[in-house]
Amino acid sequence: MPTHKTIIVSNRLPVRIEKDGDKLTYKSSEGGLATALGSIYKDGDNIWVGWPGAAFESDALKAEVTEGLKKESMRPVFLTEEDLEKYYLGFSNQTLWPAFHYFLQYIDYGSENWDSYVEVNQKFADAIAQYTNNGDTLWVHDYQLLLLPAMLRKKFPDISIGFFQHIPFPSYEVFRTLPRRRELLEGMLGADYLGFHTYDDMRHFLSSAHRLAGYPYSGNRIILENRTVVADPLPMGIDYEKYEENASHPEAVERENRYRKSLGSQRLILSMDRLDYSKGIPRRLRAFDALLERYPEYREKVSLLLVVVPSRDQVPNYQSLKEQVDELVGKINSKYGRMSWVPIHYFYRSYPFRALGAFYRMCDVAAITPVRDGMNLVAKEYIASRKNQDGVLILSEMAGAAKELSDAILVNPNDKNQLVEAMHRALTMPKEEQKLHMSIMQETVRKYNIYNWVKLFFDNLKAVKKMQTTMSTTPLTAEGQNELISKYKSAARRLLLLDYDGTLVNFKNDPLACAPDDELMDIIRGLSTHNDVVIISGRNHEILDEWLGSLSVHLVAEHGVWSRTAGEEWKMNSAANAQTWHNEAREIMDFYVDRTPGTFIEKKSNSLVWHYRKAEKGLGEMRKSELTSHLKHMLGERGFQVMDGDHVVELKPESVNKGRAAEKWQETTNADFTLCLGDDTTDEDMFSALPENAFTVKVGPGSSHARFAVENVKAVRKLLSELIDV
Ligand code: GDG
Repeated sequence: MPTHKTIIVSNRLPVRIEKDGDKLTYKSSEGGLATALGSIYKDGDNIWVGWPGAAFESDALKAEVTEGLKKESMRPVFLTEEDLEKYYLGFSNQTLWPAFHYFLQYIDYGSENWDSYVEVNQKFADAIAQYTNNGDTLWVHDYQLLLLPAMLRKKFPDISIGFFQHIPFPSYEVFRTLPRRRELLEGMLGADYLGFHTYDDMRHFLSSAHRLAGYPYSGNRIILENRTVVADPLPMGIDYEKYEENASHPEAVERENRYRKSLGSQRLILSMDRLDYSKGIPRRLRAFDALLERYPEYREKVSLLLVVVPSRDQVPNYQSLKEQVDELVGKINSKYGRMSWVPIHYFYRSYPFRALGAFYRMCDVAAITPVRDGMNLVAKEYIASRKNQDGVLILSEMAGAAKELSDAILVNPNDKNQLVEAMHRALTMPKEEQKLHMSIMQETVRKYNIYNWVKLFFDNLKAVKKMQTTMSTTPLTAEGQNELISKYKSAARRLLLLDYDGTLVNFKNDPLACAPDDELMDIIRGLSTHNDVVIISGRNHEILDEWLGSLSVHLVAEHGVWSRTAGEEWKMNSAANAQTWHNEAREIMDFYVDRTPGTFIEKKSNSLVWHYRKAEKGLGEMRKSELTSHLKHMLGERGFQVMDGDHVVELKPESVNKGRAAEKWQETTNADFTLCLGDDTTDEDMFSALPENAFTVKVGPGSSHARFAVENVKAVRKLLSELIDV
């Protein structure tokens, strides 16, 4: 039997393949993710699947690379030059990247790269399928692979799939501008668990899934037809100790000494990012210029250490950004520079890991002011590297990291004046105050480290899978139906609990147009001769009486407020004495009706219902949450139940619901065979309340507490007709 494995998937494998003469060498990446997942993908049969970092053309070379990577627990997905141009530089980095970072002016809305994006995601899916067995766990990373979860779901319907988005998820208003928005969402929703850096990213995703793909959600659960998916904020951390140690490593110290010799003794502000317009480098430079202008005392005393790591330099926007940065640096250096002092030490290259330790040690201030950033790990690395607890972090509010690091000097990167004053404040902050803030931030970064993040991700994915199984139903197959019929035959007393709308009859626009047809009347009549049949509905008792009163069946109306034993009078449930609470509740609901166009209140004899189907999408949901918590707060302790139905919020005394009613009929009849059919959330109360051996059947798609599911009203009628024949 194969053991279950974990497969990590990302666009790029965490490896650098270099040519050493004729031989290829494989150097592991030191990136945070690779380090944290090292203990996972290198364990047992686990693997990491991704692009190996260069376009290997010949089959011989591909075979060699595949063999070499195998020893590193990696499996390659080979991409052609064309794939890289269209899928990677094209759709990923000229459509998704600017859109997700709110750079609308840079979004390429053209369709020419879309096919390639689909094809490459499919290449990944096909490659992964070769290594995957049912029972494995897949973890897909980032925006280059948004379609992959659904492609994998198609191949492996029951497998555990997690997804993590490393960049922001934009507001619905921005996301909806993308022509392929629906496909992208459906792709992501192939996963069971989706992680984002911040609560806002998660919220934006939920709102897009709801508004653009029509999926309802409750809390952070998205209800798909046959699965429930969870979206969650899970901010990524760093390997704290690794950075802490790196900063005091002898090589980092030696590098600091060496750099200092050429830089001189001025104080340093660190600026370190990949070359990217989202990182706000030109704004930062302009602010530094203004700092030297406004506070001349910093001239010759303070320099900016500007490290820009080359990135995506084939994309035109990145090329012009590079020119802009070059120009600004030249301008500032020529404006203030002296023989003995260079205002900006500018390096356009990447450095070895030990050099980062030296940079983090050397700089009194780190100015991390992206215009938009998913998280920003440099901010956390700087904190972990400050062993003496001095140093000041200036951090953009627009970086995900700002949500955790409120002890930094937080700035709006678009406010130049604020940036200048932040730099001034950082340079003049007393050591004691630096320590105070730094120690608090260190505690946070140490605690929520990357190992913790990885563990939580897998734990959460597992919990979602478990939740899905408790909410999953199996279709009522021929085999299940045979079992049902044989139990039905041998039972001494049989109870049939049947919901009405959506179960025995289809929904119609006019609720009064759902009167029972002849076929249904025959079925109910046929069943009621040998069984206790209870029609249990949310409708008022007058209409049930009119439609079904002539039959020899028990009736339950308004979810249990009214009931009628066959052949007797209607009775009101004694727990449901209405009038005393109506006025109070009505006042609260009126308040929400006044503020939410399209909503109204329906008064039933023992419940009040607020309808919001016609309210603006999103606004209705928001008011629903407000109203629900308002009602719970005001009336919850007095034994009322606030029920969240399909575009309705219903308030009623707690002791009244279909579950209680079903329980009561189960007790009264003491039946040894129970069949319960229902289609919506109020029927879930019945499914949960009945004994385990009851045949609970959900009608239509969606997760449920019922044991079985049938497709629709037609299937219900067929099943019931067969029972009559028995
Ligand atoms: C994406 C999201 C999110 C930098 N220069 C050198 C070097 N680095 C390392 C840093 C840091 C990493 O690169 C950069 O990470 P960031 O988080 O700052 O930014 P992105 O590359 O844009 O990453 C971002 C991240 O994913 C994780 O989810 O935080 O928001 O955009 O670790 O130390 N490393 C070496 N030499 C350098 O010159 N060796």
